[in-house]
Amino acid sequence: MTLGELHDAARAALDPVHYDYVAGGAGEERALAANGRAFDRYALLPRVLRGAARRDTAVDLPGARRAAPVMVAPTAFHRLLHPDGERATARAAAAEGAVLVTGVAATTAVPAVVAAAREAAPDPAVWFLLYPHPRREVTEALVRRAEEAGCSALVVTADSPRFGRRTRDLRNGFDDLPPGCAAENMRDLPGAPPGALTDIPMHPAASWRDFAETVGMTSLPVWIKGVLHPADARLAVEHGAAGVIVSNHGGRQCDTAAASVDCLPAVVDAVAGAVPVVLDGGVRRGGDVAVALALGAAAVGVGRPVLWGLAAKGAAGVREVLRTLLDEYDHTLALCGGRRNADLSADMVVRGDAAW
Ligand code: HOC
Repeated sequence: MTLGELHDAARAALDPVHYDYVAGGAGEERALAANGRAFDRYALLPRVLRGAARRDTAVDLPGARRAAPVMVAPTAFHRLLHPDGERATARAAAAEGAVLVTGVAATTAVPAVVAAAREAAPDPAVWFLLYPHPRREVTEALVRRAEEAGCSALVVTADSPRFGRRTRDLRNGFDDLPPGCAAENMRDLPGAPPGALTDIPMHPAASWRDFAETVGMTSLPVWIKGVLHPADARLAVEHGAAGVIVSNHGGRQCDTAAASVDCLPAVVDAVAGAVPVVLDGGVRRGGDVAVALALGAAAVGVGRPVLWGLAAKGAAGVREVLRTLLDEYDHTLALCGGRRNADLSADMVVRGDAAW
């Protein structure tokens, strides 16, 4: 199935309220729409006759060795989509050599997620996503849970001082997770009831000091996610980030945020090679992966398409999504005369008002 067909199958299978939670964005969904439209304005200038018979697309990142250039971006509550939930996503990601970012919003506890990934590959890369929390001891407990489970990196979400104002969820009255579905990694932590979305504490006063404090809690690499402004990318490096994820949270937080890919070149310039940059938002084709890597991303994250694959077919659907994107990317790399990701460069990308 194509990614579009998997999306249709997921929509047909899901409770419409849960479908809306995943598909929707903040406000009038301008940032959500911008992510998809932005990629339509980029096109490649393939190089020719460079000898691209054998290709190696693996990437080395802090927390992942020889990983696929497409990772499973952090997304919430996989058991809303399929009874196998994060276990299925983990098995599929590991089987494809892709990083899986699980975390505080997972409906499966992190030890079980890592165990499922290890069923599919001996040394999978499972990362753990944190939101800044007003209580240091909660962050510390989550960091220990991730470390003890065998996660190889942490990711701190920086773009959510408040939960996004999601019009579809407000209209649908979606707040409580259904019975049997809870933020399992938050269980038993002080002040963190795992059941209702609006009860999940955000930390509106979070600052760079909180980020640096989290970096200081662990020897794992700590990525930062949700950076769009180049000045924040520089601050992230100064405060110990091991990598920067350029993301507008799938258009689910600030409705007027710029499209992630439009922010990528300035962030890549700002970090000046000090740390790797990953792009998430709007990647739907292998050609989008190629554009992002040519603009300086080390890898890309994919969110909603993975969830549509999960809802449609469980682990098999997630593998289908990853396989499709990785095959399309490999194909595009060959057609651009590339043998490795670094053979794609910014001079091979043109940006116009309407490339297509
Ligand atoms: C502690 C916060 O990022 C979304 C998710 C929500 C995560 C909630 C957990 O819906 O965009």
